[in-house]
Amino acid sequence: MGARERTVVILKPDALHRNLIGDIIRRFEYKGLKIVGLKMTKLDDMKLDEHYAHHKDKPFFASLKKFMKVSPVVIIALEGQDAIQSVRLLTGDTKGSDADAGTIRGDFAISVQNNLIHASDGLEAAEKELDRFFGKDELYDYNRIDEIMVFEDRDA
Ligand code: IDP
Ligand code: MG
Repeated sequence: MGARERTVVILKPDALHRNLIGDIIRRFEYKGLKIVGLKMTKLDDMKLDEHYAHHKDKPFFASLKKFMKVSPVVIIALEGQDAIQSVRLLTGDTKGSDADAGTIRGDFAISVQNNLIHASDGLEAAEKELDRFFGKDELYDYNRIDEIMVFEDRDA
């Protein structure tokens, strides 16, 4: 039994520079997750300080912020049953070299910092990140024709 959730994914600058955006988004589409928001934007210090507040005293904080500002990023809101956990599982461990094969980081990343994507790590984070990165008019409600096949009624 799972709840319908929304979660936030950021395709980091290395994903853009390595031409991996299509491959990464395709994995979420294959999983059955619905894209309910999507944009390209540049992250500024204010957003990054907020987003990575849990790392502000770490030695890598400055480097992480610099990396996240190398180019625009692509930010996606995904919706589905248990979307938060599903996306974290598809994402893999933080450090690319430790991440399981088959995950996005396991298949495409080797670095701990340059690990291609961000994914909300829980319900509270997802709600904060949806607010942080999307205006209300940038998130969409719509029915997809395959939903009847992706979910079984008893899943809900
Ligand atoms: P997560 O992205 O897997 O949730 P977090 O611990 O929330 O991992 O860290 C946020 C981001 O900070 C990571 O995705 C990575 O880009 C960066 N990061 C985390 N730990 C390190 C580190 O030890 N060195 C360099 N960068 C790190
Ligand atoms: Mg995190």
